[in-house]
Amino acid sequence: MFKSFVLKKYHFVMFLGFLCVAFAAVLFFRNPQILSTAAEPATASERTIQLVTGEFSTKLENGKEIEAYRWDPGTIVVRKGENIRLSIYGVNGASHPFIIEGLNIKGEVKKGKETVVNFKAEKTGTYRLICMTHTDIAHSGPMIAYINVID
Ligand SMILES: [Cu+2]
Repeated sequence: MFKSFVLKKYHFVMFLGFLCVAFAAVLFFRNPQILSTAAEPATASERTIQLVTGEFSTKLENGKEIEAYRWDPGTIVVRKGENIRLSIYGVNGASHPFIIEGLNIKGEVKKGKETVVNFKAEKTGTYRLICMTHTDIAHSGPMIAYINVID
């Protein structure tokens, strides 16, 4: 009697395990990308990377409010020679005039508007996307994103 109960419980657990594996397999084979976290292949003629402008804000114990504007995500990785279409959507902050160091790019992101910048980096390294308004802590920054160009 006891032995048959253990057997049934074991079978039930095995059945649940089988269901999990079967479910994962269905997800994987129906759409292989769903489990992939890798970036899109560099062979695509142009790759779009999307950023938004964000804001951190909080109140100190003395009641003073502090804030920092951010590019989000703050770090992106691209390949050398890859055609990149950088789309930046302005969410927080009225205006963010910016430069991208080393790529000779200037622009401005405004609230509620999308700013698109196309570039191709020919050298590996880290390029900074710098907001010229929110440059440091004293100016509600630093609002800097890092573009890592790899081989
Ligand atoms: Cu800014």
